[in-house]
Amino acid sequence: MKSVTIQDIKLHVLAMPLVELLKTSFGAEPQKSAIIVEVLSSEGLTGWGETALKTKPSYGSETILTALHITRDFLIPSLLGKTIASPTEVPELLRAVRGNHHARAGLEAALWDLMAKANGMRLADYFACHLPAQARPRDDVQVGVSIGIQESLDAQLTLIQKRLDEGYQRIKLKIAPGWDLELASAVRGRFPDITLMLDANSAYTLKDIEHLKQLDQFGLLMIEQPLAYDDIYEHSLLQAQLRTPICLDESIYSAQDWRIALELGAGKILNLKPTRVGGYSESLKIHQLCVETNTPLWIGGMLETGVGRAANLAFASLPGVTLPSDISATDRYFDPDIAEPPFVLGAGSSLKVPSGPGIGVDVQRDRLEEACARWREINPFKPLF
Ligand code: OSB
Ligand code: MG
Repeated sequence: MKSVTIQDIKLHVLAMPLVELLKTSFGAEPQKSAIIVEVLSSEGLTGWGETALKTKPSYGSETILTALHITRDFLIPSLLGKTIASPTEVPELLRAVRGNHHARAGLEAALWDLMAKANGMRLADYFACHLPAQARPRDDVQVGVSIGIQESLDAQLTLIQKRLDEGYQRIKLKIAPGWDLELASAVRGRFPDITLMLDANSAYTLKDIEHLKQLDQFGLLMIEQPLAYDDIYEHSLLQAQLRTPICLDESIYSAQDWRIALELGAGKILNLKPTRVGGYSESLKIHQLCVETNTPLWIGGMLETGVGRAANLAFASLPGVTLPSDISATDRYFDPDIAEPPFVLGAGSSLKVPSGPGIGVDVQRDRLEEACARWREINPFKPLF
């Protein structure tokens, strides 16, 4: 395997209009935001990664601006001039910085793309080289679609029908107190046989156990993150009372967290967002843990641009990812995206893993610059003091 020397790292902060907003129990942001990381090697190669974040600390504690500060002032200086033989060396190089997982993940992702390219490989194959048992990635990845809270049940049912017509075979709906049982009942009434799951984004507490137990009647694939964003223990008390499998999202930040959650019985399924756990190195450890414990795993999303989507799709092609992932087709999110070609939904609710080297999509510089100008327009510079 070839090594690379990190010569320069550039950050592009963007804002993009979304084709469809995603309203969750914590609200909706009107624009998609992200930091696109561009790493240049001394060998003349370029790698791209995405720091997928919101402008508000609503999903997790980081924001675009905290990630910019941490990346520019602490992470980049630890990497410049370093020669690495694998991106799995990055967490150790960044060890002096605690937390800030999304920020590290964006940087590490750019190095995964760069090093896959340096070795002339698709990112999916390069990931597979880091698995103990030379596992083969799949060429197509099963995906579903995540639909936000709508104005009315009618609007929700219409939107589900639209997604089913497009070919999505797994529907995830966002719920919140007051938008749950009636919703599930209406959806099941209209679509008795679809593969359906709900995502609460931490909207409930243990006081709601009796209420949540009523969801068991709807034959859900899973319920995602019903309780607090920083809780593991109380989820184990809820899971003991619930037939519906709990899937953890917000509260799992590492392989260690997931090991604890499994030991406690806090959940049966994991939504792995590589960005939330600090990158693909930690994601590979979690993938391994899921394979060893026979735990269902899927890859979640943060409304990524083509850059983050392509890398997540490559990861989702690994054999330990056993359930449909939240990686929908490009037209669900952007028109146009900053990368080409777009991802198009194929037969059996699947997306094709790109065949080119690295992430296998090309960043369109003009669109990237336009999206960065939009960020500056919406978020004028405000001195901190
Ligand atoms: O909870 O899974 C979530 C998007 C942003 C933040 C949190 C979540 C989501 C999604 C969208 O559900 C998944 C996607 O990228 O399509
Ligand atoms: Mg979620």
